Amino acid sequence: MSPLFPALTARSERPALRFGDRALTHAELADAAGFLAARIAGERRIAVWATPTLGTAVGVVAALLAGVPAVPVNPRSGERELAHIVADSAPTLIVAEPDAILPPALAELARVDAGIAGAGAGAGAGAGAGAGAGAAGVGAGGAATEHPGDDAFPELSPEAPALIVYTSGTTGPPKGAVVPRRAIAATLDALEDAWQWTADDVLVHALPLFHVHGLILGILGPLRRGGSVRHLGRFDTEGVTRELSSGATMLFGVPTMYHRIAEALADDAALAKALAGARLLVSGSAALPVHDHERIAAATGRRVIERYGMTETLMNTSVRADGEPRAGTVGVPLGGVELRLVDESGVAFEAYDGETVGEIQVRGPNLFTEYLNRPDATEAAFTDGWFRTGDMAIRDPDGYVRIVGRKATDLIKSGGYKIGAGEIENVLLEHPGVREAAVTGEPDADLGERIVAWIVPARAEAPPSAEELADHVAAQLAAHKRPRTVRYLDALPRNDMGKIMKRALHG
Ligand code: MCA
Ligand code: AMP
Repeated sequence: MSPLFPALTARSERPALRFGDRALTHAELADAAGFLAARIAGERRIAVWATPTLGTAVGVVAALLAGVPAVPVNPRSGERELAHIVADSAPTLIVAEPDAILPPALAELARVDAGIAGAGAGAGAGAGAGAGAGAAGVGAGGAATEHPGDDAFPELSPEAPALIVYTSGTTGPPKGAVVPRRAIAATLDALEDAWQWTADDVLVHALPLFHVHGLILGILGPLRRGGSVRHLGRFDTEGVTRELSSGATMLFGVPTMYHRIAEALADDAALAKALAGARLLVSGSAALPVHDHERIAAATGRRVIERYGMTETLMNTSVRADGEPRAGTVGVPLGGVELRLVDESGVAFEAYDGETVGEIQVRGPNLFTEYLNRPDATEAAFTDGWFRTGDMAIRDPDGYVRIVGRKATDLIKSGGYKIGAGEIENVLLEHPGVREAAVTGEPDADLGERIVAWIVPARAEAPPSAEELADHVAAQLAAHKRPRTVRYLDALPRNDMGKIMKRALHG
């Protein structure tokens, strides 16, 4: 397969990555990642402690150069989630920033530093790109030696696993989606076409680097194009204003970020001006409410476009840069992606009538290979080679796809994160103060959906506090999976079979 990152091979002196005051050109990244790649070559599988920092990007690129599958790990993972990911993916070492404090679950693993000693402020800063801080010595213990480039490693099969990305299901622990090199190349090249994405684009975002959106689209996307990305570390509208006012051309975000932008626009003229000057504003990971679309359009004259993807499929559809932006839709299938709607009995239908609802199924080079160690789940996810997304949609007469819901009520999308109700219920039930627990998602203007825990306390006179339960879930699973609201009941509503009737639970 041709190299994933031609600009690294070509040793381009243009800016590639910038995180705060640390930056690398493509040539410097080729050196830094090449050096780290030589250190990890031959490993079976590695974990990357995915802080929103330069080292994470270098670590992942190094793994891709060396052909070693990488598992990006949420550095805010709680104990149980981390233990599951480590046991399931069995990495042989972990790449982390030198100053990262790793939890006990990772103490057994060999650790390789992703510190970029030479990363200077010069490279990504626009002007003077070529005058970066010179060869980047990776803090993997080695002095600067010959830095192998992209071409120093064996030719890799397009089907070789590149990344294993953990994603929640309705019940049970997260599953590791095995994403091959072919899928990364296919999705990024389809987006090149849909978005007219070039080496001149400068992307700004603040997405986490342990999911597809922030890592594959947000870091690997600009690198494949030979362009650059400036990561904000954490989201705020000041960072968006600053970067879009100083050369950045594109913004990627989840709806929660665009909602916060829409809120801020009312009295932030600088933000409005910065957004007005952007080439492309892209939202994804969940639906952006039409109200936020309209507020942003009214204040900036620019329309946010949506694309629709999934960890298992990477990107499926998008509103095209040269197409008509239409709020409430996710556009049309990307190049190479086959998309169909099927009715309840599994039969595909062709109605482009803007009203017949069906499940979205997709097929194409953008798809994952399998769930790691889960042949049962992999088999259940496909029907005749088509992947069942679980998303319900209609198609406008001209083919635009509108997502109207999802099949599983036990999957919650909060802040753009997919969260399984069952996983949270299991952890809540282990709290000594909890007798019964049910988890639902409720509409939330900021997060899209908010996690609500319905609790029957073990002792009605002394129920555990909402904060205690949130801390418990954050410590075991992840901070974004914590309940934002806790409601106390004497008993959960159950049907004759004893099954909890979640539809009867609403505030
Ligand atoms: C709060 N925190 C806690 C607790 N409460 N930590 C431990 N215990 C607690 N009880 C911490 C948090 O870790 C965080 O730390 C801070 O407090 C605030 O957390 P939170 O309130 O959860 O943040 P938020 O304001 O709600 O975050 C909104 C967000 C975030 C920034 C929009 O939801 C986000 O980054 N979403 C992106 C999700 C995403 O990328 N999804 C892509 C997957 P600190 O402040 O230090 O951070 S979907 C995908 O990839 C597919 C392919 C697709 O289509 O894109
Ligand atoms: P994840 O499993 O975390 O990769 O999330 C994938 C899911 O996010 C999809 O199955 C959709 O339900 C949802 N999603 C992603 N992009 C959009 C979008 N633009 N509009 C609505 N839902 C979306």
